[in-house]
Amino acid sequence: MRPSRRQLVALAAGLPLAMALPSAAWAQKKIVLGFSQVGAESEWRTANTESIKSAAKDAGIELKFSDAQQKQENQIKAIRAFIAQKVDVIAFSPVVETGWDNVLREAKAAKIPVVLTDRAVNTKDTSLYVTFMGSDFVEEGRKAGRWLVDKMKDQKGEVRIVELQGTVGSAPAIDRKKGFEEIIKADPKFKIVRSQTGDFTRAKGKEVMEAFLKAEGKNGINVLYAHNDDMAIGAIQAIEEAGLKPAKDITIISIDAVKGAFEAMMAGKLNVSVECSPLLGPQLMTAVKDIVAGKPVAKRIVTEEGIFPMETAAAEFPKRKY
Ligand code: GYE
Repeated sequence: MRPSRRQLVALAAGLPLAMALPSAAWAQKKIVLGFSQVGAESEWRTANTESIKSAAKDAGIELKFSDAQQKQENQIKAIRAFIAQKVDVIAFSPVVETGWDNVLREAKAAKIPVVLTDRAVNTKDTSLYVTFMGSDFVEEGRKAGRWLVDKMKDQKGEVRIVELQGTVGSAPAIDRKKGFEEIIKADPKFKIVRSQTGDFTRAKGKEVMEAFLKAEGKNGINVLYAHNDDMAIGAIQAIEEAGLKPAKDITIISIDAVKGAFEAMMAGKLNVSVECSPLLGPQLMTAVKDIVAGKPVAKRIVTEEGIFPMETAAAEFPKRKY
C-alpha cells in the first residue's frame, strides 16, 4: 500500500511512525483549542464569549474554555493547564499587556502555538505568539476624539472632560486614552479634569462618576468619555441621580456599540458610541484550523468598525448582532 500524503509529510517532519496516522484517522481527530477569557465584565465580553463558543461548535473544534474573572494569575494558571493537557492551540485575551513572557515561553517550549484575541501583549519577543486578532484601540480613541472636536467646534470656553478608563494596564484602556488625547490636544480648550478606572463595569462606572460629580460640582463637567458602554451606562444613572440630564447637560461618548448603548442612545441619554466588534469567534476558528494545517497566518488581523452617533441609533438598532 502506498503511504498517504499525510504520512509522508509526518515522516518528512521527523515525526515517529505512530504519529503518521492513516488519513481517515487523522481527519477524525478533533482539534482541541484551549481558550482563556478575561471574564464577564461587560456586555461586550458576554457577546465575545458567545461568539467563540458558537464558532467552535460550528467549526467542529473542541473548546476548553476558562474564565479568569479579570485576574492575570487565573489566566496564567489556565494557560499552564492547557499546556499540561497538550491542547493543539492556545488562544487568550490577555487582561493586561505585560507579564506574559514566562508562560508564553513555556507554551513555545511545548510547541503549542498561541493566538492572541481582542487584546495585545507587550513583549519584545513576537515569536511567542502566531497572530493577534482584534480591534485597533488607538484608532477607536481617535474616532471618539474626532467626534468630540467636531461637536464642540463652535464652543468658545473651556471643555471640561472626565474620563472613565478601562482596566488598569489593559491594552484597550491604554490605547483608547492615547488615541483620544492625541486628537483633543490640538485645541487647548479641551481639558481632561479627572480620569480614573471604572474597570469596564457598570457598577464601577456609576461609583466613579458619582465621585467625579461630587468633586467637580454639577456645573463642572461638560463631557464624559468612557472607555466602554457599560461604564457609560452606569455613569448615566449617577448623572440622573444627581439631577442632571445625560447627553444634554453632559455630552457622553463611549466605545463598543453594544445593544445597551443603542438603547441608551434611542432614549436620548448617550450621544455616541464608537464600534468595537466582539464577534471574533469565526476568524479565530479559521486561524486555528490554518495553524494546525501548517498554513501561513497573518501576524496581525484588524477588525473593521464604525461609529454610531445617537441620530443613527434607531435605524441601526435592528441590524445589530451584539
Ligand atoms: O471594550 C470592554 C471589555 O477588550 C475590547 O473589554 C475589549 C474591552 C471592551 O470589557 O467592554
